[in-house]
Amino acid sequence: MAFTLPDLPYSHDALAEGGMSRETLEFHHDKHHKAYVDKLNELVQGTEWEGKSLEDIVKGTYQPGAVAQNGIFNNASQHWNHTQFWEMMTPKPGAMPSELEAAIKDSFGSVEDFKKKFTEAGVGQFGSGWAWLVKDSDGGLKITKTENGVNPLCFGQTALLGCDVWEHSYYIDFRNARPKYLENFLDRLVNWENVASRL
Ligand code: MN3
Repeated sequence: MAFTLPDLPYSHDALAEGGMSRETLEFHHDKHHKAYVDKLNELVQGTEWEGKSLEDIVKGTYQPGAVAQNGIFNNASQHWNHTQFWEMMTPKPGAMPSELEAAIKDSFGSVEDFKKKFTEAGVGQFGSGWAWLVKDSDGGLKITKTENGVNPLCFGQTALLGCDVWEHSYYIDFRNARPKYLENFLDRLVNWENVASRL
């Protein structure tokens, strides 16, 4: 069965108050994410990956250490990444659930220190990529950054939170100010209930 573009879990206007405009979501979801889905469907046709799950394709086509990943991986991983990303945001960010807050304090000292390190990871990713909060295979929480479409699935980690730091994610609303975009994401857009549910 072909992959399909999931609907946003909120309206295109819903995150505007939190700093992510309708225009950004129209480009980012309706055009960029859709292009990954369409390209993935085109590329897997007639290959061993046709009919496989998205997770299996991401893990099976990742090439550790490669300078550039292959097209099937790039489009599959970006489809997976964006599907998670939309769910990790909400128009009504609530308080951080206590279980998540405790795990974050345990690993990073304080919520503020966690936010600072997550922002540094996103700012420090040279070129396109993602910043992540992951649960590692040993159960500990870590902050990582990945290039292009590479994601925690490639390393056997669980993605708790991811932030897209490709320019298409922030240029309309924040121009070149990637640090501001990341701080705004953490302070006004993250769905902490969703993050906690991934623990
Ligand atoms: Mn993107």
